[in-house]
Amino acid sequence: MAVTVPLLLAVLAAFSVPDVLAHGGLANYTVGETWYRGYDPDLPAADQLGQPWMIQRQWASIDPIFSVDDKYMACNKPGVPPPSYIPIQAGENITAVYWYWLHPVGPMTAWLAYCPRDDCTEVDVNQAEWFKIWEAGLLEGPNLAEGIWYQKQFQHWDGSPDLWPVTIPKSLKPGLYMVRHEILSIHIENKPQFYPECAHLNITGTGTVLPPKEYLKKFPGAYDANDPSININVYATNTTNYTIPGGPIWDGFTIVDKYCLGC
Ligand SMILES: [Cu+2]
Repeated sequence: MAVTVPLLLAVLAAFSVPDVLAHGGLANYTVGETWYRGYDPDLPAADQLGQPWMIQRQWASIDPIFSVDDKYMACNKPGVPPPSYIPIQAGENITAVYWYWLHPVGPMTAWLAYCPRDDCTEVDVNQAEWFKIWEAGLLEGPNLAEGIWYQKQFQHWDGSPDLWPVTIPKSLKPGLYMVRHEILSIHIENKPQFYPECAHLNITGTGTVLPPKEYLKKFPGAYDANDPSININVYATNTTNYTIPGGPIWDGFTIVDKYCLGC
C-alpha cells in the first residue's frame, strides 16, 4: 500500500508505543513522499502475506539473529517474499523507517542484490550476491561503549519515526533488486545481535553498471564469527577504532574488476 504522508500520519496516530520495548525491526519504507507499509510481526500473517501491497520479506519476530552462519542472516526469518516492488529511480533515496529503535551501539549497513530473470520472488536469498551501498558506525567518541553511533543518533523518542535514508547509486543498471538493511547491535559483550530486513525494489534510471565481483557477498558468508568487530566486548576497550564488517561500500563508480582487466 502506497499512501501519502498526511494519510500515513493519521494512520500512525492510532498506534501507541509498542508493548514490548525490546528488539525491533524495519517497519516502513519511504521514497519521496510515498510511504510503503512493511510486514508487521504483531499482526496476523494471513492478513499480510501475498497481499498485493506487500513489498517486504516476512520477518515473523522482533528477535535478533545471533549467529553469522544462520541462514536467516540474509533476509530474516522466515523471509517469505512479497508480490510487489517499491518503484525507485537510481539516484533517489530509499528511507527505512523504524519506531522506537532502542539499541545504541553498533554499525548499520544497507545492501542490494540484483534479481536475475526479472523476478525477486524466486531468488534464493542465501545465493544472492549482495553488495554494500551504505554504512555508518561510530560518529563521535569518547569510545565505542559511550560514543554516539548512527544507530543511536537516528533514534527519536517523541513518537516520530526513526529515519534511515540511503541513496541508490545513480549509475546502477535498472532492474529488480532486493534491498537489505541490517542493524548490528553489540551492546552485549561478545553476543552480537543482527537485525536484517529485506524489501523488493524496481529500480529505473539511466545507469548501466553492476559492481565488480570483489564487492559481491553472500549471507551467510559475508561475516566471520571471529571478526573482532562482531565478537567484541565494547566495554573492554577505550578506543574509537571500529571497522564495519562486510568489506567496502561500492561507490557506484568502481566498475572495472581490478583482478580481471580485459576479461
Ligand atoms: Cu533488542
